[in-house]
Amino acid sequence: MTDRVLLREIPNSFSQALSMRAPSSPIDVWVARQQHVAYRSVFTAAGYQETLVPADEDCPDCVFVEDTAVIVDGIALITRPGALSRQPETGPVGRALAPYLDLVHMQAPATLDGGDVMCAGSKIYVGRSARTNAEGIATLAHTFGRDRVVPIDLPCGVLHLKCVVSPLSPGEILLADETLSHELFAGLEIIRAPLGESYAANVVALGEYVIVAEEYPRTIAALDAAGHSLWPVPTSEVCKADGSLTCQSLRWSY
Ligand code: CIR
Repeated sequence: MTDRVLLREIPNSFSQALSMRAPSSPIDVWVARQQHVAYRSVFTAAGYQETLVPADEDCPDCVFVEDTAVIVDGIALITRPGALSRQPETGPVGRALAPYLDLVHMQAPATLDGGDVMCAGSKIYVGRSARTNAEGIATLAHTFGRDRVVPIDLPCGVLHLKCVVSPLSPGEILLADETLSHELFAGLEIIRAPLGESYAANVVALGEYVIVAEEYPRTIAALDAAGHSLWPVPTSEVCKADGSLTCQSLRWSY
């Protein structure tokens, strides 16, 4: 079994990436690249084979590859991202995935960002958001099975489902306090990211290790108490572009 990760380099235009509100200081692209190297190194250490897609200066947000595809059971659903400026990102990612996975291409008027999709337990949870519409959710259900897909309405101001909840070990999730009802995730064990640290609810679980934003000590303590081995990484620059940890990679095994 081979574990593979797809990542994409950061363009100089990353300083112009989309964000819901102006960051407190401008994005420092040099620092962002250092932080991206730190993130990439975790996958190398965990034994992942890497596919690195070159940056595209015309796509300031292209580092956020998660939004361009949903990978389940050997199938990659190539999305139509909800932000028009991000739709050209899917071509190079699809071409890089094609040697490893069967591709399905989402069609207009469907839109969906991969950040709205979380696989946990036997379910595929999907956020109804400003980026993911009803047709996008219908395509997801048609591709991966209607019975597995659970739509969730997101609270106002939340960009993507995985901004507030992410998978840990099988059957276990990390959920930001006071965001979504625990009842939505019946049957799953819930670790809580405390109020004031909702950003840290987005982690990448890689088997033995959990990649976590290093700036959030109370979430780190909660994950540590739950028995996880943690790999903290810096996130200051992706955070300024409304990005976090899952959004910087696509992962699959074959
Ligand atoms: C955007 O607004 O689309 C990007 N600036 C951030 C995307 C982050 N993606 C994710 O969390 N899956």
